[in-house]
Amino acid sequence: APVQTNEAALNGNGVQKPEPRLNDPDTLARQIVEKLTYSIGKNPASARKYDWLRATTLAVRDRIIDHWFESADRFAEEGGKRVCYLSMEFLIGRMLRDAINNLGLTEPVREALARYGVELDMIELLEPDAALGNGGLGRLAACFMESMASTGVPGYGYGIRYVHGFFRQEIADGAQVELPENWLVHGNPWEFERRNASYEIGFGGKVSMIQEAGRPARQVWRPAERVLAVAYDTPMVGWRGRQVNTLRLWSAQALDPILLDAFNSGDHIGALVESNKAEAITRVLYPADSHQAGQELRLRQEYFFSSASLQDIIRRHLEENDNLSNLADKVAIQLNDTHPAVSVAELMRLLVDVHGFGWDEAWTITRATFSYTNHTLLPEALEHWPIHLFERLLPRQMQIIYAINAGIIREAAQEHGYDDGQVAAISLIDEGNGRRVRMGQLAFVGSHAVNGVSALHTDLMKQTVFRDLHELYPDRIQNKTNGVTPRRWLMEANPGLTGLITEAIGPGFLDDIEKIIEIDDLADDAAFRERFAAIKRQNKERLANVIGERMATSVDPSAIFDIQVKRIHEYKRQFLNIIEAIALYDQIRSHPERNWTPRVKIFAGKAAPSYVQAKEIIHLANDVGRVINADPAVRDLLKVVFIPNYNVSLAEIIMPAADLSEQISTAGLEASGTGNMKFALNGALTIGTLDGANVEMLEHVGEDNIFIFGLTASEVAQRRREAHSGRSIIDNEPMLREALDAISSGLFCPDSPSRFHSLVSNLYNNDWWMICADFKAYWDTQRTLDDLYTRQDEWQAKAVHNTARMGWFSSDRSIREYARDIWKAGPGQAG
Ligand code: T68
Repeated sequence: APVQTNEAALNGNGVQKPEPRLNDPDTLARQIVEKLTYSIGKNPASARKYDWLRATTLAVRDRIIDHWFESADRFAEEGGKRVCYLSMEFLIGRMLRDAINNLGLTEPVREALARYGVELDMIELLEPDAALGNGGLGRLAACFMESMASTGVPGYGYGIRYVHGFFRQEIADGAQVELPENWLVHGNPWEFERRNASYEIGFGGKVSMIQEAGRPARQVWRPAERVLAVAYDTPMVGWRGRQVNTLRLWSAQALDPILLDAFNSGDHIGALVESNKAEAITRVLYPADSHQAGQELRLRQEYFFSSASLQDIIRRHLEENDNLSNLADKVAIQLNDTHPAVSVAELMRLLVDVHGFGWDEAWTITRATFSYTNHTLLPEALEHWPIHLFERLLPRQMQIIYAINAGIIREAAQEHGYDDGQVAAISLIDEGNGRRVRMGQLAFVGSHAVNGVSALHTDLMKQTVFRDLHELYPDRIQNKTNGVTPRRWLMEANPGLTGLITEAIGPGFLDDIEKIIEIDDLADDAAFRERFAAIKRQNKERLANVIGERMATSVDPSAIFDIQVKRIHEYKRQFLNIIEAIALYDQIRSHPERNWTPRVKIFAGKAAPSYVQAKEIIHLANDVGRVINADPAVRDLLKVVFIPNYNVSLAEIIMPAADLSEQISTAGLEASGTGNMKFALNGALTIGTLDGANVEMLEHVGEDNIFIFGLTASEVAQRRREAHSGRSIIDNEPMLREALDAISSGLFCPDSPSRFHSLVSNLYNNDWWMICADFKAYWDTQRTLDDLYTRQDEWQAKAVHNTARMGWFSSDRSIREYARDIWKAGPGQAG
């Protein structure tokens, strides 16, 4: 049966649509108190801060709903093509500030609350982050959701409603401790449970061929287990509230929450076994980025949300169309990495087994519908599932994968004369170490477009992971360089800078961020530079206060704020940064008479709980900070701080406060980076390698305004082929040697002197991440920056150029490119 549409719910049978909400402070104040009274059961006198947050959220939410229904009705009327963004992760952060900013309600809400003596800025801080992601990949999905709504693309996000998001990090005695995150404890006022949008998801069981009279034989899957996927919708508000899209997250529930037989026979615990097992699927986010989590539960999560999303897409399509043959004209499905790649097999199953399509037509529809984004080339991060596990959990999908594979191999052998070696390279099945399904290959062959996330990364994709498939399908890979939303990362995070730019060039850049280039000439205007610098100073003071409060460390806002915040990973080379800090510490102590430029090195980021080396790097940063910060010999010339629990909210404070942004990955390994863009947009200078989107940032900001050092991607590949090791470099580089000796001596960890021995010996033996190879170039570039910082005019001019020239790195631009080149959907597209 068709679901009730919004239209029918509101004005069917003569029921009037509610009056649209007014946005003046009087009305807002009245309605916030109404929510407080009738939805929360408090009066202004007894309300606590949290009640005010909830009441304000509910009053704002009413306004979003008006726009939400308008958007839904408009899409239904236009009958255009929809975009479904399937992602295992959406790293959204807080939603209130973003929503009221995009609705233009920031000042009226502030004023309304002030009437009751409540500060908007204070209650905003009480909202928990929606931390349903690990890092760049999840945050990109969140920026894309916001940009789809802002650029008028009818976008639907599909993902998982994890009960526990990304873990909370504490530092105890210098080491990372992981604590469970619990964002839903106080309820979630942004979401709407949709019991009518729920689907059965099967696992395990058997496949059998059935032959019914008058019909062709077909395969029927009889799963051994079934769970229910229930939808929760969150509105995603675009700039100026013009469009509100939907993020639909799935929650797992047992079909039979209580097994009555067991319950009635007195087994009250046993009666809950099913529901515990079902709910486990959406209980927690896997905290490993850039590393495959090989557990069965992870594969269950992937299939669970893929199948639920596809069933939902098909149901909506059939409500509006006669059949599924025109699916690809009406929906584009983007696979965010390979986590939803099983969707390729699942859509084939739904088309062939459930909706009666022939194989070839189903395959044409499938390929025309899907496209796939790759986010990494690291071999340890590429997903591949053991065949026996896949077969046991998803027997029909496994058969389908074999059939897809047979088709591809036939094509390669017959039409292109592939030999056995070439066939093995493109096969969906890795016959090497235990037979495995290669999810990247599956996503590739099941899509009409495959993209990388920066120009360099896309080139390397063609040369490495997908070299053979690229040869077979040379038109399939394209580039879509990442971007970040300027609403959250400039307007909301940096209202001071936004105000200054608005004063200088008017508000046009708010609607079209590329107009921010109009401040470029003001880099030569001393008065403008001074105001630009004063805002940076205020943002640094705000961060210094956070550091003072959370860590009882005082840092001087007039020092260079040199910041590296991101997931902790060997390839991102936080270790290189720490070694440079130790070498600098050494030099300051040996040459106290020199004119050192004061520096605060700031780190933040989480390590995957099972990633030993990454946790050692966190420990080292903390140990080094403890020693340096307490040493009177360095005075205020150098501080090293590690801020615990990096998340989106903390990033919003950090990005505007940086002088220097560290983007120092081993070249060829960071697919794009997006923190690099947030920093530069907020006027930080970048020290970085020619990696990921740094390469394109160099092209946009110009070589005078970015500080590039180190080996290139091809030089790194060359050295790795030559089995490069660090020993000879260390022997010839006293500063590096002394820094490593200091670590090995236990200077920073007298309680446990051998703590970092394996970190250091890896450098001597192999230097896989080119830390030794790049040390000298990094050190020299840092000293150039020290010197530049003493010439504030020059530094600030470069900072202005960075902000002015970063408009292209908006996720609005990324989304317009996807819409035009891949999805053929959204404004100005035929669809
Ligand atoms: C990041 N990848 C890339 N992965 O590392 C980064 N992985 O260069 C890029 O800018 C960003 O994606 C956006 O394209 C990730 O963040 C993960 O978080 C991840 C999570 C689970 C499994 C594997």
